[in-house]
Amino acid sequence: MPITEPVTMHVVPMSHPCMTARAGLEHKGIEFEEVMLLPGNQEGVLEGIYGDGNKTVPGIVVGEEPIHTSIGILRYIDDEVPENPLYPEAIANEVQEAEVWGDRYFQEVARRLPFGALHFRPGSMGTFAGAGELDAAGTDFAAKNLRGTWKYLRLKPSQLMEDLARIDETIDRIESYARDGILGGDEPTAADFQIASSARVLMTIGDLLPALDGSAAERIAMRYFPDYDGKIPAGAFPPNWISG
Ligand SMILES: N[C@@H](CCC(=O)N[C@@H](CS)C(=O)NCC(=O)O)C(=O)O
Repeated sequence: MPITEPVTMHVVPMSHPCMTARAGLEHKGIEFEEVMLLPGNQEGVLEGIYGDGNKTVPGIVVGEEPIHTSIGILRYIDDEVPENPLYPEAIANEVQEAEVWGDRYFQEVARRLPFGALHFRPGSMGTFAGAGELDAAGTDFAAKNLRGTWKYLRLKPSQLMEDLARIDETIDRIESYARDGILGGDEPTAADFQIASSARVLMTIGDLLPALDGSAAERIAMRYFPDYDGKIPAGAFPPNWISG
């Protein structure tokens, strides 16, 4: 059954959960309008629409009905438009489990590590806006902005070291989802969209490319999200952070 009411999605630039929700809506053939918000300047607006405590994007409004979070959106559209199922019946539980892992763990890793790497290479921040490496004044601005982001996300070197130490295990987990047919098949599942967007963001970090090379994570990232700006050259993280 098609959705007949107008659909509006709230997003911020470069956001991987927004990429997930967008891919789901497009896969289901649902037309929607995007409202681009500024990162970090959205609390009042989003809580006003999605309810107390709901300060993140993505969210969609269908007619008058607000639906919040990438998982909430994928599950809602799958209920409303059952064609091209994102949770095929035979593997629905497994897809949901992988999707939740993707949301709770992998999405956070993909939020922390790029800002972690940019701390060491602030000039590369320009590449995320398609502008190339920044000049000296731009790098000063980026460094200041990154200090604010580290504070906002409560980033700590020890957490980044742990994320990096677990990166092989993390990529292996995605490999096993692919082996079990939960993602990486002919038709995308919710787990594909949830995990591929985070993998694509991690591909901007040169230090992680060897670990991702030839993996199912890399394949689904490039398949569903071929275009994503950002390039932090290898050598950003201290070598001992990467070797664990
Ligand atoms: N797990 C949630 C989280 C989404 C999330 O944290 N989005 C970020 C952008 S990538 C955001 O809105 N951050 C703004 C904030 O935390 O104030 C989802 O997938 O919808």
